[in-house]
Amino acid sequence: MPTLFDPVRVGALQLANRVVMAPLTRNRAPGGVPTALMADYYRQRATAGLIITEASQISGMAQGYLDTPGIYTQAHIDAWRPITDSVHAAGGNIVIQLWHVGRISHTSLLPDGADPVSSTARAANTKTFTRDGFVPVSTPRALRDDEIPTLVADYAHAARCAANAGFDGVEIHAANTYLIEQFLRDSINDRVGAYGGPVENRVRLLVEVVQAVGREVGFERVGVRLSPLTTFGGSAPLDSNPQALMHHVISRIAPMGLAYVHMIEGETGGARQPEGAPAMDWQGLRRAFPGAWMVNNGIDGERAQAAIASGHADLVAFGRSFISNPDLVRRLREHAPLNALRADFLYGGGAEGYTDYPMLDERVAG
Ligand code: 8OZ
Repeated sequence: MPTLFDPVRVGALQLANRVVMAPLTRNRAPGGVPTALMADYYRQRATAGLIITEASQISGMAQGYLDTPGIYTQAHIDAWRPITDSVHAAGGNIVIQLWHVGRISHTSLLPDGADPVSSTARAANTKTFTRDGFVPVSTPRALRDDEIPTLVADYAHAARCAANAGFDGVEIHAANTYLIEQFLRDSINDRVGAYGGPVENRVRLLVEVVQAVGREVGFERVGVRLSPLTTFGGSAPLDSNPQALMHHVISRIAPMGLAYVHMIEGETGGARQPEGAPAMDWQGLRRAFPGAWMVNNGIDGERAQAAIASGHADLVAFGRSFISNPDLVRRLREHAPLNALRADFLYGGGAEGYTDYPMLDERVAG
């Protein structure tokens, strides 16, 4: 029976264990450029079998919150390089999450004050964080079909930048109601034409992005993150048939030889079986995908071990517990107590609540 602490092959990557650091937005990259403090933070967590970085915008138009990192300029590449080097020096693996927020943005964050772009011209009923604090997101402009090739090329360019920065691979963010999911869900996508209407069309953007990114860095270095049951408090209604949508997504990407699928089981950061959401046949989806299967959402050590032992998943991603426990792998292995999360320091700021969480043998830093 495999355990959480056994090595595993994931596409082109050889991981020391099945404990993954989930992608976690921390808003500590002023102007989009990663810092030395971020290198400390990721190096501290390098005993994870795999680190997935915080979501990182693939272009100027892809940004939706203040001070999230980018991965599309030489300055971004140069600033990420010490981070990948320090994780590798500590024996870890690190992939970067490629992100386009679509309509979850604000004109003040976008080049020349542009309107956000999406599958739709309808605004999301939510807020984002700007220089002026939390503000309602701006009303988007619907992308024209003839703009999609440039968008797909932006993903490929970002993937190339990631490879040049020393990342072991990339995760395509197709979850949490950002741009790709704005195309996937029939509750958001109100287009006609090649990218709207039937599920075959709504999946088209994701398929084109995966193909372009895979061609750039190798399909065996690409993962895809999905979140069929996430509504963010009702601001992003579910697809009318999440199971069928996911089945279609998986059946399209299954033949591509990808490293992994990363499935958020439930409401991101919330209930594993949200009220009103359909019961998903997760294993049915998993059986349709030949690569590694990663699960995430409120999973503790015990549940994670059970998921690996029973074959429910090959990898388990931990979010909040990895923020507050840089040595999470050791703590899980030794059934040691976990540091509590200091939620006030999640988004923005400096070392406090970021790189000052103590390891098991340390006294509280500071
Ligand atoms: C928290 C705050 C801002 C963005 C996601 C990238 O939900 C995010 C995110 C999370 O995927």
